[in-house]
Amino acid sequence: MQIAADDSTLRIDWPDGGSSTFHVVWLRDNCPCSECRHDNGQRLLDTRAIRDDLALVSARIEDGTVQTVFSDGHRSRFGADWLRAGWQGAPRRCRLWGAEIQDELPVGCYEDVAAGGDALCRWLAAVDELGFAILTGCPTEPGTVTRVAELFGFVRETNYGRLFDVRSVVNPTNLAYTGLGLGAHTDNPYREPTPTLQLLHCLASSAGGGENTLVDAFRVAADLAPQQFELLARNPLRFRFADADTELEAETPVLSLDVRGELQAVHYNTRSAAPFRLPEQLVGPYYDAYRTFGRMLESPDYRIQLKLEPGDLFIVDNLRVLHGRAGYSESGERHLQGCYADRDGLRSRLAVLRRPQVTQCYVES
Ligand code: NM2
Ligand code: OGA
Ligand code: ZN
Ligand code: ZN
Repeated sequence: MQIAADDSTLRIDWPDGGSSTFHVVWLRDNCPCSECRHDNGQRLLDTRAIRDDLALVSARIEDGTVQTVFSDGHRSRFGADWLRAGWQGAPRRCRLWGAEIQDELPVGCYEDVAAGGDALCRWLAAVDELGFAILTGCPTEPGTVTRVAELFGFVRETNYGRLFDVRSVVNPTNLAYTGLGLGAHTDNPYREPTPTLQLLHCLASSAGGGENTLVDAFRVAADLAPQQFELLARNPLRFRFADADTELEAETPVLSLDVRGELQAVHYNTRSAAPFRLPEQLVGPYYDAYRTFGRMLESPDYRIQLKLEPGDLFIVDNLRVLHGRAGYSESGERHLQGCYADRDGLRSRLAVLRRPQVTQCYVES
């Protein structure tokens, strides 16, 4: 390892060949000393307090640390490993899938997953990576769905309640509460922010039909022609839901991009899309793109099918994996319970479970 410094930059040539360059203000800003950072990891140093004319006075390597002195008199010590990689964090894994995943479904067993530890970690990792997972052998007691959400986070309460019963009722306020089939969709696109996770738990399924479908809409979007992708990404739609005491409306494109232009979220729900408001010349091309995407979402090449039995549950990333169901007959009973939860909470739980294990000590009594 070799270092070279001037007033404003530090350059490190790593033993394995690569090199990195650090700006003096960045180094000062990220000093890990106890004056600059609390024991709890939160920053004490306010970036605004760094002098505009700050310069690097000296830099040297000692015992795997890089020691720097700044013109404001401050001295810092950075772990070489941290400078090399640590501050970048591990990249998130996202594996796109199609119908082939039917042969290797991410399935957990309730008893194991509820015990926490490794089984919970693997189940949550599947949700993070694939955007869905299945849990079998859950109790068939009402309310179990929120207990599963509480294994990794908090229930997101909505106008539908803390949990909702999905079954056929008279005077349904939502088409989910009928025996009709539902094309692949994301839930609640009319909410801002849209719930990021949905869980559905089967309590009874003796009615004929009602099979569920899941589809990775990120995979489908990746296969769209670029012009159609652009149309769906650059033109917002409005989604709307109203009943006796609710009137929700949100504006979002079908394909939302992040600041780097990468696909970040999909909102698709034919039952709650409001009339399109588009520039006249885009109406035709937009409808073409919208219907192309919507038809691809139903293609057997992309989707998987599940027949939920009592005690089965699935969770989906509601901004990525769309769910649907076949219609079912009114004879026999079909009863699911659902709830929403937050994806950041799931990722937090997963990150904690993945922390390197410290040796456990047991005191013998
Ligand atoms: N339910 C099941 O988002 C939707 O309107 C789909 C949602 C009523 C909570 C159904
Ligand atoms: C829903 C839904 C699917 C089903 O409740 O949001 O899509 O299987 N239900 O009933
Ligand atoms: Zn410091
Ligand atoms: Zn739904």
